[in-house]
Amino acid sequence: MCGTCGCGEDNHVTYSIPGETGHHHGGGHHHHEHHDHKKSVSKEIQLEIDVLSQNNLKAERNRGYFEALNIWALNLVSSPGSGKTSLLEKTIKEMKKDLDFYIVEGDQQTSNDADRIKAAGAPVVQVNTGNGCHLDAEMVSIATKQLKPANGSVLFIENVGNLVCPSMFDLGERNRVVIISTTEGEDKPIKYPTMFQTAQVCIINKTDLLPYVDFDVEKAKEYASRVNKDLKFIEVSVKTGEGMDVWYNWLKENCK
Ligand SMILES: Nc1nc2c(ncn2[C@@H]2O[C@H](COP(=O)(O)OP(=O)(O)O)[C@@H](O)[C@H]2O)c(=O)[nH]1
Ligand SMILES: [Mg+2]
Repeated sequence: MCGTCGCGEDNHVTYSIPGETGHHHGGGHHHHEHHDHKKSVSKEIQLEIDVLSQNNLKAERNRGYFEALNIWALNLVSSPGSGKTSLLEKTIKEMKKDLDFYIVEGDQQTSNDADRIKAAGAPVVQVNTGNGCHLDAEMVSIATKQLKPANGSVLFIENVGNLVCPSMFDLGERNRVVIISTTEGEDKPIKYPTMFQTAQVCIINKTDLLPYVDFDVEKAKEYASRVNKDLKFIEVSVKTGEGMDVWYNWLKENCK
């Protein structure tokens, strides 16, 4: 469970591959602490530290596995609906001739996103987190074992749409990419700073909607730079394709 917001009580995580029947339950030792509503604040803090330090250990194991197989793992984080799956679909279609993509899809329910990714032409495992609001390193480890990414491939992990908890859970990724869309308001980076502090790249999506929404791109960048001065910005419209070449060039330059 997430020691920060209390999600995941009596949780039931499932793993599925589109087109294959039956759910996998991942070996059954996903960790659940007993939730006591009367516990003291200090116990809550201790639980949070325990959950996060256990996750960090598993994340380091994932990182070692990815490094050994020369797999580039990227963790895509954002609020729901900013365009993570759309970005992946287009990237797979337009870049699969250059890069070997594998995808882990995280959502609370449904395999809708995995179906979209499969149709776009990449191997995918869907993780349904139940009432969990983020992926953790163990889920990624179990999903990756099912996915079996090839040596030298690119592993995209689409996290559960949420700007808070995913920022605290290292999955063993090499890069974290945060996506913000022009319908969300430019102050998100200062309202949810951890997500922007822990990412290396910030994609600003849905630039095609800029004429219709009150979103100041320069202000959004300024806010995000305030919390992370090294953050790289890529402005795109996944819908029209504008700016996608910058994203593809970044992928090509950093995949080695
Ligand atoms: N106008 C516009 N809509 C987009 C763009 N990218 C994604 N969308 C739409 O935004 C919605 C959510 O996209 P999705 O990829 O499912 O977001 P996710 O929840 O972050 O995976 C869908 O209706 C997409 O068609 C874009 O660049 N422009
Ligand atoms: Mg999605």
